[in-house]
Amino acid sequence: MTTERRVFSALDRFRIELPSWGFADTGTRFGVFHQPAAARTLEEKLADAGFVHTVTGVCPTVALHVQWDLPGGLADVDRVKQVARQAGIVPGAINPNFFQDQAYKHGSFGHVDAAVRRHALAHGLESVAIAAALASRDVSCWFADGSNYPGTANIRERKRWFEEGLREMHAHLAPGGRLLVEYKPFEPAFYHTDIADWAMALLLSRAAGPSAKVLVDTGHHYAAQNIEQIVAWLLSEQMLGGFHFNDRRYADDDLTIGSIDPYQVFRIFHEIGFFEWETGALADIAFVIDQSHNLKGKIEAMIQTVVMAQALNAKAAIVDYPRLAAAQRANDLVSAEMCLQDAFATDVRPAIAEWRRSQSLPVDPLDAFRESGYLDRITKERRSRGPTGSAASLGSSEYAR
Ligand code: RM4
Ligand code: MN
Ligand code: MN
Repeated sequence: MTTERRVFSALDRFRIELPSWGFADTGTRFGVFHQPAAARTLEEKLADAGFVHTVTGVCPTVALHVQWDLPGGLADVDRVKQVARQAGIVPGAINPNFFQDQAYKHGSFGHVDAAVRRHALAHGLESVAIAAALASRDVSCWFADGSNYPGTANIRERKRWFEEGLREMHAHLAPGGRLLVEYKPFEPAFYHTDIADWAMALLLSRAAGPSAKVLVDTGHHYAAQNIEQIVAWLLSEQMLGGFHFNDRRYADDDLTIGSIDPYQVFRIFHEIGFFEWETGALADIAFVIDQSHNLKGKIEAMIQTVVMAQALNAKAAIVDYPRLAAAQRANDLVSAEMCLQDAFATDVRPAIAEWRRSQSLPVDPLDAFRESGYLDRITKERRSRGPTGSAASLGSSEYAR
């Protein structure tokens, strides 16, 4: 296959989900700076997401956070369907919120008080029901549970409570539904986090049931961690459910993907492509963006992200696998490494532009956005509402307000 054909077939398959919360005002724990064009309502968030899909053509679904997007729970489902239809998108992963209720001060599924655990489980089950009603496949769980000081929590007991809670959620999944378990090493807890790494998420997923898989948020690792190795292991265990994509320099920074280390993202995509080539199986993985842009324009940054993700995915798709496999077998280190470096150095932009043309999409989605007048229009409309509190969403480390 020619390079262009391989890029085309990679792009034909590649879809990436937008986060509703990426269009709302966010900040850090030190403060929130408002953008006049930031979305505040569900209508605005989904309209902005719909616009990103219009100019990129690869973002048909939007991840929803139950507490922020469906504050009325199941009762909001019909409205969400209608707003999504209007915006030209489809609801994606359903994200329960196990961290903002006052009840969760000392945990949710891992709380010592059975009443709080039941409260969290009820929310988890409602989220599962919402996913079923919206025909969303994935319920994506991230827990803030943990402790700040040594000796203050019974780590093994909490692990058991997590197994119980997740098993119960799994038991209520709709046919074909999946439970994704996200991990994070620290923050908001600073001593121990109940689901701190991929192995903990893997064991809990296994305990929950066969449709529970691990969700890898690229920002949720210690700085030197080899994320692509985790990806390769989860693939070989058939336990990789999806990604939350973002970049980081220090911690969970939620920066635009590829802004700091594009080679890292390329290596992740490479492990997926290599797995598919070697096994002949398609990896069934949800690619979701989990970014909040505090300083960049939100829609602009989201388009930049999608374009970057497509490019890195396309570069990974042109790795010469037969040559790579032969070089690995021969311990030909330089040739093997060059397979990756050659692909990474290849300028795939012309092929991507061709692909966009073939799909009747704007060749440059960022230009298309800037020339569309969309930002001016929403800025005028939304500014006229005057400043209010920020929309229901969080900054990268803003867990309380
Ligand atoms: C967490 C994690 C979750 C996201 C929350 C807001 O750090 O990444 O996926 O929903 O932030
Ligand atoms: Mn995440
Ligand atoms: Mn995060």
